[in-house]
Amino acid sequence: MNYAGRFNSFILKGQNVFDAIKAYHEMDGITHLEFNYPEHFAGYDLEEIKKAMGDLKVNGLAVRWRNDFTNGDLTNPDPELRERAIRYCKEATDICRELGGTYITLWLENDGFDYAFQVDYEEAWNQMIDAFRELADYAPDMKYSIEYKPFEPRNFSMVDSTGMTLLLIKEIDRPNVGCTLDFCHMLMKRDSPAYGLALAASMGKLYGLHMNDGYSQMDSGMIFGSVNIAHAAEFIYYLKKYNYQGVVFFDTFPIRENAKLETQANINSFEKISKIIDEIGMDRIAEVVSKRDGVEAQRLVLDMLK
Ligand SMILES: [Mn+2]
Repeated sequence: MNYAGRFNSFILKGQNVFDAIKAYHEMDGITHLEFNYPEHFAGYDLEEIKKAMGDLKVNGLAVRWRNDFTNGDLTNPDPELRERAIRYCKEATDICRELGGTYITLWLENDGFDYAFQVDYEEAWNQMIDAFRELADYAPDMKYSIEYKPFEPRNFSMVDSTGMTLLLIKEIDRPNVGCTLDFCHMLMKRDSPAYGLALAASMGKLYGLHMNDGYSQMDSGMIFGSVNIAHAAEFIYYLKKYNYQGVVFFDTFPIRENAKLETQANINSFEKISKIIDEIGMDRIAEVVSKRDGVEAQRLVLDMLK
C-alpha cells in the first residue's frame, strides 16, 4: 500500500518541511508526500524540496485558503477574492505537476453559512460547479478531489456529506473531478464510512483517503483503527474489493504524541487490519455480507480479533 503522512504534524511543533521529509525517509512504509499550498511552499526553494524528496513521490497538493477567505473560497461573495481562490488552485496545479503529482485536494473550508438568510443556496451551488469546471478544464491531465466536512469552521458546509459530494461531482460532469473521503468527517456526519467508499469507488470517483479515527462529535484526528475498529476493518475490506490503488494519507493530529511515532502507528494499524482481512479472506467476508445478518456480521468481527 502507498502511504503519506501529514506535514503539519511536524510543522505545528516547530519543525520544517525538510525535517518532516527526513522523518518520512526514516519511517517504514511512507511512499508519498502531500503538501499544502501555499503554506508548505512559502519560503522554500522548489528545487531544494525536489532534492530532499529522494525516492519519495508526490501524490498531490491540498489548497488552503486562509486569512482573507473567511466569507468563502469558491463561493466567496467578493468576485476578486473568488477569482483569487480559483487562482490558488491553478497555481497549486502547476506546482503539483512539476513535482510529479496528480491530485489537487479541495476541502472547501470556508464555503458554508452560519445564519438563516445568509446565503443564496442555488447561487452558491452553481458557483461551485462553475469553479470546478473551470479547474477541470484548466488541467485535464490532473485530478481534482473534493473533501467534504459536515461543519467547522462554518456551522453548515456547502458540501457536507458523501451524498452531497457525489451529487456535486455528477453535476460538475467532468472526468477528472472526484472525491477524497476523510474518515473523521464521515463520522461527524454520521455517514457510514464504508458505504460512502463503496458508492464513490463503484462510480470511479474515489481519488483519495484521509484516514484517522474519532468519536464523531469533533474532528478528533486520532490514530486509524483506535476507536472504530470494526468500521476501520470494513473500510479496508471495501478498499480491497474495489482494488483501490491510490495513496492512504493519514490526516491525524498528534498534538501530544510524538509525530514520527504517531505516523508510524497509523501505518502499523492499517497494515495490521489489512493483514487480518487477508487472513479471514475476501470470499468469507463477502459470504457473510451476502447474508445481511447482524449476528453473523458481529461473529465475523470477533473472528478478526482472534
Ligand atoms: Mn482531511
